[in-house]
Amino acid sequence: MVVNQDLGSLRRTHYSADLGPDNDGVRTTVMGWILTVRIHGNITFATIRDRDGDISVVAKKGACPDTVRSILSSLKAHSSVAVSGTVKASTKAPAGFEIIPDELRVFSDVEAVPPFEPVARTVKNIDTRLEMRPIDLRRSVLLHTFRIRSRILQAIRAYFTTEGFTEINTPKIISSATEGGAALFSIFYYDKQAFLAQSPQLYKEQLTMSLEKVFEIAPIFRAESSRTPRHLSEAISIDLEEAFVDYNDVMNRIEGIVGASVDAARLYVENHLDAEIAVPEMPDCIPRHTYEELVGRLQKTDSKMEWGDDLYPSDLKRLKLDGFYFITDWPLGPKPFYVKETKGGDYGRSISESFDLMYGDLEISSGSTRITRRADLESNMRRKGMNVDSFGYHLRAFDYGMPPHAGCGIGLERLLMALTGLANIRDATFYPRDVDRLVP
Ligand code: AMO
Repeated sequence: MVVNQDLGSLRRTHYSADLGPDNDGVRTTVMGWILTVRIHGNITFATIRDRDGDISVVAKKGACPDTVRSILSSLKAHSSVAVSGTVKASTKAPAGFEIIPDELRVFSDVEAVPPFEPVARTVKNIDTRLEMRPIDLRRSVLLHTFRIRSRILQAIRAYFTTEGFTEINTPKIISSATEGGAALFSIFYYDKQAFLAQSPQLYKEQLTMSLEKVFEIAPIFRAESSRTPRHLSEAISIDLEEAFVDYNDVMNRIEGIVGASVDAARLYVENHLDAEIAVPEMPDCIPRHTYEELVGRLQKTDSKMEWGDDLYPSDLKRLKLDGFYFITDWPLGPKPFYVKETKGGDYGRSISESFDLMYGDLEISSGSTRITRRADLESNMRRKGMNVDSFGYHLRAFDYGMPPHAGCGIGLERLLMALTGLANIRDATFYPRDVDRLVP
């Protein structure tokens, strides 16, 4: 077999999505990876997959050079190739056209038998796939999933830009915990101990003092000890923070962000029916349930349920809540030190101006109105056993006109799970990091 790794001056003229039966007779050069090769007597049928989809190549004796047909016949799945030839409309080909090749270039041949086929819709063992992640991502279900992810990100950035937000980047190497000490990764920073940021919380709050409306799309690091299909050690968080608003305004923003994401995902799927992904519909407005209301409903059937208990996925399943909804006004106790207490809470119970956005029993986002008084922050920190001095760099900002402000963090991978029906969060990220996985 002739393997010519040089691209030289050869360039692709079309992606698979650019071609169709209407291009009958057009000369083309396509590039991609061999998906399948089948030989029927004097005819070799090959399928090439590129970024957008599949292209049929039909090499028939007499209709194309013999060397092209014999090399094509010998290729294994995954080889990377370029094929030049003529488009022929064909009702037999899945995309309504095929290419009659006259030139074939094999950039790289396949040395080993892959552990799964690129055409497989499901491969049982996720670890087998993750070990070969770059190859796994050639499977069309994941190709579509990650292209939807990219569209969602574009739509969210467009939303923020239109609404007057400024994109920020905050340090990921930090000196102290923001979301509670347990889930921190500790690292060496020259001669000091430092940590990987659990969230941009304190920095995004500080930046509302000048820019007012900020957002960041960046990694957050959580030393999660549990192995679940919804937790990663490194996830992407879409964080927003806004001055002169409260948590109700942030929930309205989330409706805009989720709405834009749903629209982007639905548009993609409408244009790629082969994706076989069902995107949920966006309700006119996302229902809001208080924590109090849901606990009350649970208490009717569960005598052990007490005010203050967390709401676990099993509880939410019992309540038969599905689609997107908010749970608002959570008990203050377990909330991080920066979350504002609701004035005049009922029954003498401390509640907070906070919410979680849920999709079924999956938490997608949490947010709150923040505390603006330094003294309140300090007393909360002491109550939680935190070292107030180590937050001096943050607290000092509160002496200089901290505005009322509120914000939230939305887990990108969890949002993608909700919008594409993924069962495992590891498939919502390119190279997942979890308790057991540090490579690839
Ligand atoms: P929280 O800790 O609830 O809030 O995180 C916000 C959202 O981030 C996502 N998320 C995760 N996704 C995957 N794996 C994880 N281990 C993981 N941890 C969190 C979830 C979650 O809802 N600073 C606050 C946000 C704010 O108030 O602005 C915070 O970090 O989707």
